This record gives sequence, structure tokens and C-alpha cells, in this order.
Amino acid sequence: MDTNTPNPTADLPRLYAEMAPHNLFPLWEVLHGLVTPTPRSAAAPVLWRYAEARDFLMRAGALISAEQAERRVLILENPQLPASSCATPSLYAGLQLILPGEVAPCHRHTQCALRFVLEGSGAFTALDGEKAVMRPFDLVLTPNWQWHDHGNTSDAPMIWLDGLDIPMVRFFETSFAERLPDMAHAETAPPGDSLARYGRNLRPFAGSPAARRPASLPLFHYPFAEWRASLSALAAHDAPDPHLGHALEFTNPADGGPVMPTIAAHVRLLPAGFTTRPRQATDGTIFVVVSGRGTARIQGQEFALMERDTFVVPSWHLLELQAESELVLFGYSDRAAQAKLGLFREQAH
Ligand code: GTQ
Repeated sequence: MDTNTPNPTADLPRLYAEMAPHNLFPLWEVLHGLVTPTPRSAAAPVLWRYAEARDFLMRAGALISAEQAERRVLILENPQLPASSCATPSLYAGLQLILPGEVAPCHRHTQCALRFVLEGSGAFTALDGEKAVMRPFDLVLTPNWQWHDHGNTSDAPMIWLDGLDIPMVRFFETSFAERLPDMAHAETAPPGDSLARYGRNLRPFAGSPAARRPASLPLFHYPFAEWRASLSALAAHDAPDPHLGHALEFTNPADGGPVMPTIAAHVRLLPAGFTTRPRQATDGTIFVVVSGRGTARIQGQEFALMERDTFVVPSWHLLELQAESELVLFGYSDRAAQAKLGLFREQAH
């Protein structure tokens, strides 16, 4: 046989083997997996039952203090993303427990966080020394690089969902964090101060003393009582959107955009008996069931929904929601980041 005649079947594998130690690889073998015609999420649809997770969290509560743990949290990890601490490839979710009398010490980091209260009333998150007193299904933000500590001065356990952009910050390799020497930040404003100034379509009158909060993110507490009343008002006279039900996004009053630079959050209400048409979107979303019962069909896979369960709808998976009783959901996703990067897409069917 002529040894000069190319023989790709034998020679290409040899070429690959010889290149590999030089950190060189053939694109044509992997291109279709890199540049896919539509998103192929690595994440799985998954649901965590609140009652089950709560039992484990309370057991942890008997074994380690919030102070010892710094943050006593059970990570909701996607089974298709093992050892990643991710709920979706870009987002983290965890259930945090603070027992009566406990504090979670003050720190700050470049990750953005939201808290969505699941149980308990009267504990606080303090942001740069201003407390937000937390009640069930309140949304509280701790945007990046702002000091925050948590404390429970009530007489019952307090549990909330932590939603953070930990995987995005890890991807960009931009994590910085530090502890305040003190357990708690000194009080800088009375509880509710920012909500009073910015929470009701108001802002400090031009010429008033300089605002204390950063101008780009003045508001950090979105109480359940307020967002729920808005959903009820819509449901009283509007027809639900066929794909979303009645849906409202939480906004940053400074610019009308999503609540944080990377994370967008919204709530939706489906009337009893309503079923949504299938919809898919590029922002893999983490949902919490606030109230009601129903079913989520995620790319054909069915999950029964009960109050305070958490579930993941991965990128570009078809979602159909069915409400047995009036169903109220909270959801957060990386849509804020995707929109800035020109990547967000959705498709209604
Ligand atoms: O409260 O700052 O669930 O830094 C994970 C990392 C909560 C927090 C988490 C965190 C926090």
C-alpha cells in the first residue's frame, strides 16, 4: 500500500491522539454539540416537596447553629448537575433556617441574592443596616456587595428560599466576599425606611437630603400583602393570559427593569380550573408554590404541586400549568442577564 495516500479512517484518530497532549482538538468532531439549533439544557425538571426538605432542615437545625454554619442552608441541587450546587446551570437555590434567637452573621459578596419567605414571621434581613421585617411570601433582595445579616427575634423557626446567581459569578470568576468584624451591621435606618421612600411609586423629592440607599437599587422589600393584592385585583376583572395566567414582574423603581442585574422575579396567578397553553423560554426558572394545588407539565413530565414546593423548569422546556384550585406561583430566573446579553427568547404555542 502506498504510504503517501491519505487514509482518514486511520490517520485522523492518530492526528487527534498526537494533538491532544498539545491541547489542540478538532472542532468538527464537537461542533454540533457546541452550536446547537435550540437550547439543550443540562438540567432536569425537578421538584422538592417542602414537607420533606423541612424535616431535613430542622434536623440540621438541631445539630449546627446558624452562627456556626454562617448560613444554615440546604442546597436544592439539580440531579443532572451533581456536585455543582446549582438548581439550573446559572442559578442557585437553597432553603435557609433561622431558629428563634439566632443570627446569621453580617457579610457581603459579589453574588446577588433574593429571599422568598416560606415560613415564620417577624425575623429580619438587614441590608446595609436597615432591617426588612419578613412575613410569609415576602420578597427581600440583597443585591451584590451590600452588607447583610439575618436574625430571628420571633418565637418560631423562620425558613426562606435563597435564590442567588452563584453559578454566574463562578462562571465569570468574579467572586469576592468578606465578613464584617461585628455579627450585625449597626442600624442605619428604621425598619421599613426604604419601602416608605420608594415602595409605593414615590421617591424622595428632588432637593431632599441625599438618598441613603444606592441610587441604582433603592428598594429591597416587596411585601406579600402588596403583590398579592395586585394579582387579586387583576384576577377580579381581566381574562388570564393563555400562556402565563395573571402575571406581574417585580421591578426596580430606579429604572423599571428587573429587580437585580442578573436575576428577574415575577408572580403569577391561575384561576381555579385554568390550564395554560404550552410555552418555552430560554430562562430556566425556579418556581415556588405560594398557594393552591395543581400540576406542572414540564416537557411532558408531570409534577403535582403543593404549597411551598419548589420546582425547576429548565431552559427551553415546554411548561404547561394546570390549576386545580386558584394557584399562585413565585418564580425567578436569569432573564435579567440574558436580556442584557441579547440572548433571551420565548415561544408560545
Ligand atoms: O445569605 O448570604 O443560601 O452567601 C448561599 C450563600 C445564602 C447568604 C446562601 C450565601 C447566602
